[in-house]
Amino acid sequence: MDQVHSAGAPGIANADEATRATRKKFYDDKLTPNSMAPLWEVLGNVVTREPRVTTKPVIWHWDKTRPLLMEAGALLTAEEAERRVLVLENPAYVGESRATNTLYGGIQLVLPGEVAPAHRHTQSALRFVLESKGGYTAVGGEKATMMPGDFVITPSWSFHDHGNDTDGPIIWMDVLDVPMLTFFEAGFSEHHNDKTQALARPEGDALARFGNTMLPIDAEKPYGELNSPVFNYPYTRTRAALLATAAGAPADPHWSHTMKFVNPINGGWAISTIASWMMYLPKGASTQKMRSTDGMIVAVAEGSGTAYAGDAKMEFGAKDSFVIPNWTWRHFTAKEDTFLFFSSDRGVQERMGIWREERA
Ligand code: 1HN
Repeated sequence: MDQVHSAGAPGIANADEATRATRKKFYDDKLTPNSMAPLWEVLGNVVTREPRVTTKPVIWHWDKTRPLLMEAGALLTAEEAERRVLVLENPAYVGESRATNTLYGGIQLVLPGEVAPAHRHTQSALRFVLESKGGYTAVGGEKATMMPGDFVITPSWSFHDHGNDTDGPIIWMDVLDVPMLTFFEAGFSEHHNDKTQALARPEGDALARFGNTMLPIDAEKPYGELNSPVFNYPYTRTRAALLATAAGAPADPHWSHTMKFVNPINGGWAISTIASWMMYLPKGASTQKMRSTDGMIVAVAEGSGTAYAGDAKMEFGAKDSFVIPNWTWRHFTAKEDTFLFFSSDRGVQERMGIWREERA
């Protein structure tokens, strides 16, 4: 029996009016005052045959986002704002700072000469750079220059500050696990005593140490077992890897050419709570339909095309952002050579043993 649209257990649906009234009186008089409730009235809501998805597909076009961000830039400084970000708010979660059910997304601006002051929190973050002439983020005592397409992580509880010593704006997409930590009621944060953190190592140190197909001989885990010690993944490397793999083997029907950002310590995702990967879709290519239990925030690094999510059809161009909801059939077509950045809660679901996917 299909329970998807009934709140109660199937067995209780046929009770007559008098019986239902007697039961209701029992709930109201005896259960509610004792902080109890009848499971059989809500079972169909609690355990559904398939995911009941709230998250909606939505796209934010760069030609609208960028001018609004620049307008915000004229209204307040990065320091006043602490972080000057336009939240990518899913229309299903107005006022909740959520792009998907579990992930926060935003577009951040740091203007020339500005600093976004150092702080840390137990929420993990990633940056995917959309526009930059060379601004930076400092994480755990090291600076990383951020160029378009670069992927930078700030693992849980690592101090981070951003700065821009170039003559152009720097703009990136932030994805954080904020809704997850809110759910767990496990969030902590603090400000650094100084506006910017002291640097302990030269730029490029982490990448040399951990991002070069080698690891230090004695285990070093600056952000623990579950977070990558490589905190910046330059797009020059990402792009070259995708193109080289595409030259070496045919496209996967569902994934085209897709590679994940990896934690070299354990082969897992780069961030403990946020999975990230990139898809290269050559000009004219399309993928077959698939769906998975993780909802996704996507940023377009390069190219243009169409993203299909259920009944939604989203025409995207370079630097646009969009959401693919959980358990919704998705596929992509590319008008030009296209590079898409994805992030989701897949790693969390995998470690819980509940992640599923289906391929058409
Ligand atoms: C945060 O710390 C940053 O460090 C960006 O750039 C966005 C959204 C919610 C909570 C903390 C950042 C954030 C954030």
